[in-house]
Amino acid sequence: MRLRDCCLLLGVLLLLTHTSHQQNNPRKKPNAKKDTQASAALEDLQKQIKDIVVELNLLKEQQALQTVCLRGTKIPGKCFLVDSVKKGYHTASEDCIAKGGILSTPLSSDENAQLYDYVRQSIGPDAEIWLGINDMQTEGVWLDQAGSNIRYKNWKLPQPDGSSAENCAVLSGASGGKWLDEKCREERASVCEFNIV
Ligand SMILES: [Ca+2]
Repeated sequence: MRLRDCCLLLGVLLLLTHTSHQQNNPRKKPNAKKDTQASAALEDLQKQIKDIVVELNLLKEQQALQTVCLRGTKIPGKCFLVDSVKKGYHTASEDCIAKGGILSTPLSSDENAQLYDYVRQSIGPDAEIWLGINDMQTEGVWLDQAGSNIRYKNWKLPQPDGSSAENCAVLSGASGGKWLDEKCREERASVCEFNIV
């Protein structure tokens, strides 16, 4: 259902509910059976309105995602949107979450290559961006933003080599899209990723 159609239907249903409500309060008291029927109809309408509001919110979300994808770039299953302002890892991560996404986390060499291409085109060939990957909790155990062990890795060996001083991962343009570990308080650009259906 299109957003406009959805709003129109919502308006009609609100009108119907209002009319139905008026019919429920006539001067002459209706009999109990009619009253029950009207009440059931009203409940049904209220349920429909509730469903439409849920659908409307989903559509709004989809529209916001489309905007993100149009401004950024789309790959299968996700969209990337660059933020070229350099900031610390935590701020960059919080900013992505505030937009409804997370710091970009490539799950395959294909995704990594597409992210690297996007970074090169949007910021520059030598840019570094934070990835949604860190080993803050346990040294050497690299986790994604959901706290799961990462399965795909693309370290520029012998990195990660910063031990407990460097717990945040960046994708390095100068290293051809390979990853380095860096101090989380360093300031880097970032790319947020948004899951799409
Ligand atoms: Ca570390």
